[in-house]
Amino acid sequence: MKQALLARLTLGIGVPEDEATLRDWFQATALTVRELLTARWHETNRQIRETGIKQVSYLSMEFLLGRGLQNGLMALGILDECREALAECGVKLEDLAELEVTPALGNGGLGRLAACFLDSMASLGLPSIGYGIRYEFGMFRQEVLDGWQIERPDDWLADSNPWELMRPERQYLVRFGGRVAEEGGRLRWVDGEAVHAIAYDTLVPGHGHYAVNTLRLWGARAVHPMDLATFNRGAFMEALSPRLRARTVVRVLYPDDSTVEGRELRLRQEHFFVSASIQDTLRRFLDEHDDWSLLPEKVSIHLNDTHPALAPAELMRLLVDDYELDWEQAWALATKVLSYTNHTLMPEALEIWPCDMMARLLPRHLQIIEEINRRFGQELHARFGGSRPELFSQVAVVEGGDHPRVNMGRLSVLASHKVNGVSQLHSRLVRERLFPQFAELYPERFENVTNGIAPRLWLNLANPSLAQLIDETIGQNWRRDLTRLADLRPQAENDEFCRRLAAIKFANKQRLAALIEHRLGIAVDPTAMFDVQVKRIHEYKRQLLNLLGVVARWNAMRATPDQDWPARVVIMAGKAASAYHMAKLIVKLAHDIGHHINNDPVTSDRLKLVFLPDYNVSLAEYIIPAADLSQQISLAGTEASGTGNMKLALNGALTLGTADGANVEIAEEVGPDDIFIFGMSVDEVAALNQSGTYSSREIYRNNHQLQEVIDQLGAGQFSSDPARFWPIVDSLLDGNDHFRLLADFDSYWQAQRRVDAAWRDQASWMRKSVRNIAGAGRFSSDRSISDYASRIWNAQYLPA
Ligand code: 26Q
Repeated sequence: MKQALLARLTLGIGVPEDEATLRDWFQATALTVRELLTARWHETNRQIRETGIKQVSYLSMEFLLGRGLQNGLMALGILDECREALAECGVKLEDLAELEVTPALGNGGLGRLAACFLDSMASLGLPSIGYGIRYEFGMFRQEVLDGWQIERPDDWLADSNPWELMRPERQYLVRFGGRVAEEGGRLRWVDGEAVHAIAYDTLVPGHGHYAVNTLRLWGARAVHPMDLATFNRGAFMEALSPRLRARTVVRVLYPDDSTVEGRELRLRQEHFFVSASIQDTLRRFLDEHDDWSLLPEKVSIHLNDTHPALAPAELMRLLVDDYELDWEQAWALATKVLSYTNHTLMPEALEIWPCDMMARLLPRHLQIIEEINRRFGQELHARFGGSRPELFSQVAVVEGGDHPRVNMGRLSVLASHKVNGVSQLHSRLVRERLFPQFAELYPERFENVTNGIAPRLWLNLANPSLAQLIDETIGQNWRRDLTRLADLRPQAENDEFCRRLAAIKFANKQRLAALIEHRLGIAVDPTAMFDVQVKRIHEYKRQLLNLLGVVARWNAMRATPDQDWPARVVIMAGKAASAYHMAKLIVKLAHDIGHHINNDPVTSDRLKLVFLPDYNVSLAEYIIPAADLSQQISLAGTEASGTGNMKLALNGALTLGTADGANVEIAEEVGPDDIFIFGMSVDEVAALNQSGTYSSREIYRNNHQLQEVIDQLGAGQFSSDPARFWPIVDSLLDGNDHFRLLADFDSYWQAQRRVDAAWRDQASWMRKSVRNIAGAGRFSSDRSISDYASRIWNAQYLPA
């Protein structure tokens, strides 16, 4: 190992050992890992070709990977060996690992789920290619200035990326605009402007399996990179503009925001990566086969939400226009190959594109979608005659009216043979609320696949001491089958085990406390309860409910300082979309409250509120193993699943949550005594909304504790500008509190008091913690992927 590292350092990086910086050592180590993985990668690809086994194309606008060095070393089984070899050269592996930029090509849960799925597909030996965009700027870096979020560009490629391999031979032409022409009785898309999509491959190593899969991200290159005549007459910038223009399509990841600006660029991005990915998928198929009827046996194309929902249209265009299949045959193939996962019910996140924009940018796709829609109308007419006059308008892919629009969710359902939600509850709501008519028309199409997380990252890498304790207690089989964690359950009654678990948690908390001190200059007590809410800032996730609770607690502590208030550190982290003003104001509120109460001599030894800036995968790896309490407090019916809830439970945190998303299934696994569930159920929320009687003001008038807190916000008690938080107060009282914080507040407060009481008995708390870890086995992304493989893709595995 040492020889290999030194050779890469001197020959690959080009520096002699005695001049090498830490960065050089990182590059050399990464190069070593990459070479070792490449050998496995070629072997995997050879096997896929020779066995003719099905390969899954997983289309996702986001892949939130996190760092690759330790992950690669762990997959290769040489983590310790490499650590020792580096130590002999006077280098600490952990210092190197910290130098790697954290790729952040995703917003949050959906992107991280895609990354966990890649890990699981490789670890199970399921052949797959992840397809996405090689954004030149990923998720913005969040800085906090005077309590306000500032967005800074994430120039993650500034330093070379050791994990990607450019594949100039995998290049496709992607067209925009133009017109539809008729050539020899067939329609063809011509003219407009075109760019080349060029593949950059990242290796995805399996753990406990030799397979190495591919993540193929598309970069953009101009077809004619520069105009030499223009350059020669001195217009240097103008001469290069085709190059810059071509690259705008991959320039930046869209934050999940609801503004209209940039909408067209988003559609361009979706088309760009879908077109390249479908062309590549068909090219790979044709390299091995010449019979289209084999396509469904050899290929699955999965849509991660509707962001790649142009795929059915692009697939039909290629099959019908370019490969000259007839429509019926092409459509039969498309529907057998495609499947779709829905990740949200929130109306503002459902993608609907104006037909006029689509006509301008993608005229042939619009035609194809209209034809799909027309034939669907015919099918319904054949099935129901005139007996369901309202039906077609409820399911039409092209929504009529003055400004016709394409509904991408409906297109995805219609073109897929399977549609799934991401938790049992969410899948029920997808059927009952989002697509009720489709569920009636095609009941066999609807599935649930509950989300999961990659245990390699979220346990082995993030919490190695816990992984080791588990190894020593129940052996190593849980690494292949996470449900074996259930064998830990009896250890709740084993004092020695609980003591060791408590010591590991304490060490993780000390490490996080040091990070908080280092980054924020705030000293927190690692013996206090670490109460964590980490996720994108969004009103439906109700970070504001957490903040109202903190202020209420602070008020109560000041009113009765001699009462036995357990010490707590409330830790929040998360980014707010740049155009989402309310979310950014909530970030500011967290800072203003923290600033105010952290310095209160009456309470500051027992209550702290800290906001850690720039939440990303790497920061999550620090925070999650150090958490005692996991807040998952979305309004029931709004969080499709959540996956942070699973990561935290797996690391021994107890959940304080609503009966929403996967919280419901976590509660089933750990049992009602070891989780704190509060608030209205989905059905109660629905009943309240249907009654039309909800009045947040009435609750405010009748709950003095809540009244005091809201009045404090309104009076500017925490801020230099008394009017600063009026928009928040308004949304609660005058906007009738869209996410029903006030309706759930009392129940939340009571649940928090139950948490306090449980925490006072530390021995009992640790027993609960053990049972949370033991109950987390079902939430492995390996289980999710094997569900997809058997119920949706009908995919096989490479032999181990
Ligand atoms: C859409 C249009 C224009 C611009 C951006 C977007 C956009 C981008 C990202 C819409 C949504 C997203 C991300 C959604 C997401 O992360 N959803 C989460 O998915 C997780 C994995 O299934 C679930 O656990 C979470 O409950 C869900 O919120």
